[in-house]
Amino acid sequence: MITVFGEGRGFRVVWLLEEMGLPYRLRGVDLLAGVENDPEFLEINPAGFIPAIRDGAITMVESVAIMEYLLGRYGPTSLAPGAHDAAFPAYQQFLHLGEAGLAASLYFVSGARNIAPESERDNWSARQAMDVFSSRLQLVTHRLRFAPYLAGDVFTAADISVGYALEMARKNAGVVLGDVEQAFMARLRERGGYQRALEACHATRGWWIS
Ligand SMILES: N[C@@H](CCC(=O)N[C@@H](CS)C(=O)NCC(=O)O)C(=O)O
Repeated sequence: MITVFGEGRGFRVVWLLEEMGLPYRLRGVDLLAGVENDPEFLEINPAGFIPAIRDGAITMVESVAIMEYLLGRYGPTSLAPGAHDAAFPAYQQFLHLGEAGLAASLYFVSGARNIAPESERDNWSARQAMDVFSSRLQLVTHRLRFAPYLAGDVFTAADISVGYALEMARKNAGVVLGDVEQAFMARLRERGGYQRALEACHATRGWWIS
């Protein structure tokens, strides 16, 4: 049984597990309560960030790397086009852009906006992070003008990676998504896998739906 530690970007992992029909257990990690009070989790990830997984003797962090692990170990699946598939380059690019180009920047925008003291909310780094996010988002918008999903005609894990970042943008950073992104998100939210993941991730559901 695979254990997923923590929501946040762990939503990506749970969503993928639901799409793949793999059994898992979600073990909450309360970052706000202080991860130093959770020694069991610190044994899994001494750096104290989420998500992490445990699969037998294997422990991993980094949501996109975890997704690649699950797809590789428990695939093959249409959620990850093979290296010789025409969809592979776009798949690979957007799978990583979802974190490296979008969510990683948004994380600092969200921190400044929701957690920082009032006087530091609109600081230079937060504005730079928002600019980086907005520039990378143009690639997503451009792609979705020509294809329903980021790798092309078929839903893949790249859509999970970017879809999570767009939910984060909307809810944590007050980004108003354009028509193309909104239509994309509507397609994703219709999926049984997305709905089951949201059902399992209570904290995420409370945050996104509020
Ligand atoms: N690139 C990492 C980012 C992980 C990350 O920043 N997680 C946040 C919550 S979603 C966290 O644990 N923040 C607390 C910290 O970094 O100490 C991933 O994709 O898993």
